[in-house]
Amino acid sequence: MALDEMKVLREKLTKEDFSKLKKIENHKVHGFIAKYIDYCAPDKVFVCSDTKEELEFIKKEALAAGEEKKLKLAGQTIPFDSAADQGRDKANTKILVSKMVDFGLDLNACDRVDALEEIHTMLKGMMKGRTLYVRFFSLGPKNSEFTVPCVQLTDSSYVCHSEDLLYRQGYDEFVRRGRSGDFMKFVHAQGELENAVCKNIPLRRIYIDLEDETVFTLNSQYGGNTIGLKKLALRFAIQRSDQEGWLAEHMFLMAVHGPKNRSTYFAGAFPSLCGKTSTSMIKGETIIGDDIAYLRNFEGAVRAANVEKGIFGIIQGVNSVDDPILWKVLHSPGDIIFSNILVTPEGDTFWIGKDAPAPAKGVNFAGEWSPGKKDKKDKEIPSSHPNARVTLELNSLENLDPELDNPEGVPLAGIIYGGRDSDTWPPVEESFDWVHGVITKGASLESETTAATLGQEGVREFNPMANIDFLSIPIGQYINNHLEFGAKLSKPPKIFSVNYFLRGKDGKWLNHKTDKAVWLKWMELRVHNEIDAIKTPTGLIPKYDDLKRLFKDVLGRDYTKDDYINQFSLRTRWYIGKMRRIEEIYRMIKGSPAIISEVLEEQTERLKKAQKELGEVISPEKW
Ligand code: SPV
Ligand code: MN
Repeated sequence: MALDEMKVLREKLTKEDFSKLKKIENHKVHGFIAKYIDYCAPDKVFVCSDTKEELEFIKKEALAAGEEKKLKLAGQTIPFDSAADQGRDKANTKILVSKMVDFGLDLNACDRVDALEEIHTMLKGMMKGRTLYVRFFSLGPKNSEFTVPCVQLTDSSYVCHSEDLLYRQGYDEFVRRGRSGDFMKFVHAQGELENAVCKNIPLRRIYIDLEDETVFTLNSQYGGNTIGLKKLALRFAIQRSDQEGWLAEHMFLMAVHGPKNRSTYFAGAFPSLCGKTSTSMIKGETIIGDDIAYLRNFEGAVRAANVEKGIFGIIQGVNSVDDPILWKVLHSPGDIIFSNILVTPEGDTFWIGKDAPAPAKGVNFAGEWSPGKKDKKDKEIPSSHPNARVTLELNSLENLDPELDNPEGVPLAGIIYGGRDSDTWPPVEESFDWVHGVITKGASLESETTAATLGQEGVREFNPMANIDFLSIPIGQYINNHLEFGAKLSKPPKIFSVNYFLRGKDGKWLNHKTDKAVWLKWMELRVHNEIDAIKTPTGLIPKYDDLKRLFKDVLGRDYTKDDYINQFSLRTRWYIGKMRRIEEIYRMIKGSPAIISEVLEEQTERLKKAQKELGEVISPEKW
């Protein structure tokens, strides 16, 4: 029997909340909410229309329910996730499809009908004893071409609180849109809890229904699995962008400031834990976003917008010297969520890489902690989890760019691809053109794995555009969309690669953490054709004299010729090895555009020729 939606809503909602929903004229909204109230059977439902009082109420609920605890500084809180729930669960994140699609590589798809049945069986009565929060948000600036309206249903006040910091509240946008339009939908149920963390981790499910743009997250709390609007919505955005001719990317967005303080906008795609957030927040420049950007063609030029308005950033390694702006915010009162860090008995915060004395004891994701404590496998437990995060609003940062909410986004001048690569890519390199950049940089991105997802660390993985975890369309088609997007531009952005993780023969890092400030300035000048470059078989690299000057100007450091030669020598043997790996991957991917192999092959040939003529490791002074 069809569900009497209005009856469910009238019965379960207070009069006031019912009238909030009635103001939204889109019946699909009512139907979706009623359906999951009926399934999940929460004790209470709270419809949020984004008033200040409501948002404060949700924060209070997070404390009252024990989902978050207060820290010493006013406004700062900490939630913990289960020790087994500290990263994105790739194995249990599945894309639901009706017909088996050949994605080119295994993207963990499964049969939609079976999966929906499984999820709906699990959801039955799953919110008994809880409050279901009904939330409206907008991905991207509101009332703009970038806007994507979303509804989040969750029984977690922590998820609501996080999304309030990370996304633009969207109740008014839904009211404004009236009857029209599709929206993305997210259903999250924590399931049974024990000591305030999820108990049934083996039943963790993150199911992404592409056909109905609905995500179901069950039995998890970690933000990357539960904050629907983040990486889960990215799958739908990729699907929409594929149909509509734009790009949805795992990219930061920032302005690099050139001569006379001009703002030149860059987007950068890096896999998790590879320096994406720290690049976007670098001192001297201004940030728009650190994680997800939508790119659109506005009359032949690319304009980009941050989907979010906050950051859910890795906290490991954040220190007073390299991250002065963030440091100050983290040590001031304010609405900040620290997840899975170490809390001292006084309510102070500590994490791996914090340049402060390590506390003698505290509480972390694994319980009571003191230095040297071991886990069941006799492995030492770090003070904080390597994937511990901090959630805050961008507007608490003094280096926020003024264009964050521009409904038309910002003009994009450059795109940067970076990964964790110990042996091949130079610290910075420009591609010859859009096609060469898309193929040999973005589509060839590899990275050594990190703690941001569950699983082994330090293994080299193929990660095109740093977006592989979030793809919802065949890989070949996704790359082709980039090529087609560029072909329609009158002046495509320049495409660069960076690598902060190159090591020397002795295994030591060849770069300092702060060097990226110089690469950014170099790229900015390249975009404006104000600096020369050296042509190599793989792209364009900086000249020593330019870097020497920039290192002095930007960092006040002397940059030696030796450093330059070590960092920018072409490692032909390793580079050819990389080309072979990537060529092989694309040979296996059904539906890869033929141009990928052609461009890769040409580059391999150039490398082989150089190797033959100039040797295995070629100094930049040889070109
Ligand atoms: C990442 O891992 O790339 C993140 C955090 O930005 S998560 O929400 O887990 O995706
Ligand atoms: Mn990310």
